[in-house]
Amino acid sequence: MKCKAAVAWEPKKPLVIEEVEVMGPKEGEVLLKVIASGVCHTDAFTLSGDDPEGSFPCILGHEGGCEVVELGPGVKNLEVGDHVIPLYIAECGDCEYCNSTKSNLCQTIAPTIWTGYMPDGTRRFSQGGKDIFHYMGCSTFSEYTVVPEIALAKINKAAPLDKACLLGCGVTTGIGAVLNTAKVEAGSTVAVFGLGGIGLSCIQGAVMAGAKRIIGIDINPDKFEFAKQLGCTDFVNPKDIPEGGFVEYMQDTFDGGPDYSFECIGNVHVMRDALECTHMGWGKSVVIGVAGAGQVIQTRPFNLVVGRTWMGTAFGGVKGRTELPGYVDRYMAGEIELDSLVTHKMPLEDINRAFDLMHSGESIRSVIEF
Ligand code: NAD
Ligand code: AHE
Ligand code: ZN
Ligand code: ZN
Repeated sequence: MKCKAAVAWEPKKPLVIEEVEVMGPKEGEVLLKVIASGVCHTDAFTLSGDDPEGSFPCILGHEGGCEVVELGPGVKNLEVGDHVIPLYIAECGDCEYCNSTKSNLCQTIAPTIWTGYMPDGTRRFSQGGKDIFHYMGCSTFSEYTVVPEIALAKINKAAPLDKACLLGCGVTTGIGAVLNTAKVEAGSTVAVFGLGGIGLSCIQGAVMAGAKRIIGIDINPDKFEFAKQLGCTDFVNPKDIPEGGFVEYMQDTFDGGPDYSFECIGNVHVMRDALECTHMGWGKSVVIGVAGAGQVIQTRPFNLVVGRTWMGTAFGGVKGRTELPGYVDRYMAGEIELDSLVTHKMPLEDINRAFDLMHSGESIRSVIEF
């Protein structure tokens, strides 16, 4: 079939709305109509050219709310008309990772997902005979996309897909980082670095965990109001603190430093501050932001010797097929906030505006409506 898609022909260039060919689903695959898709900073990261796994031309987008339109042979657990969220971390239910409670990083189709192919090593998108790469196994900046069944979470059909799509990445990642990865306890002090879609969702997670103090840190003070509405108690703009004094400021102001910190930016220098400002003896710092090829994190080993832990998370440690439907139900029950995070909506034709709004700091999440 033919459909409209936003094609990233090369890094650093605006997406171009094109008519592309989408092949039907093969064994174990599902053709989806994309109803809505959030725009995450990781889409911008890959488009920037800094992502070592970025392949071009590709169709970006990985925060989708979709409807099943056609089943490939062998698809067992989905029906036409089902509502699904594509997963960039599949859940085959049968690999070493799926069989472990310690990780959500199913590896069955990961090598193809992360390099822009379908599990059989081919692609479903093309234009004029030239193949186009998939992205994170999702490619939701297209009217139609093809995703393996093991990378689809079937969700409550009553959930509005223009909001529930945010659970395909940002909101689940932030909440999961707090509850699954760090396992924040009630009464803790939590610092969240970067108050975009991910950071604000860490704040939601910290509230759920019963954190006593939640410190929002951002260089854009416009983000503080959103954070406050979600339960943030204290605010720090690093620009207000003298150069080199951030860690000391945090430890002096917050009783020795936060018990937990979350880096939701993708800045390796901030990752270091986020670790080093935590409380000696037990501070835990979680890396969520992704950083470009060649960038590394560093700290004096002493900062770990004295009891701090540095950890990271992908999709908040959430196993998509078994756990994500529950997140959607919790949204429907009013326990997870999504609506106010959708600050902008636009048709696919205006998708480049979503990237502009993200870079200028005006949006939390833009949602593309098809
Ligand atoms: P975003 O652009 O919406 O938000 C980033 C925020 O960081 C903005 O509010 C910005 O003002 C702030 N910021 C930038 N530089 C800063 C600095 N030096 N100090 C303090 N604040 C600063 O981004 P997002 O969509 O929330 O994504 C955040 C990061 O998380 C990105 O790196 C993204 O790629 C990554 N991410 C990772 C996962 C995962 O599974 N690990 C999932 C989703 C997103
Ligand atoms: N390609 C990047 C890594 C990107 C990355 O870490 N992605 C996260 C999801 S970000 C969603 O917005 C992830 O889940 N990674 C798991 C994995 O197996 O890659 C790079 O740096 O190479
Ligand atoms: Zn994302
Ligand atoms: Zn698996």
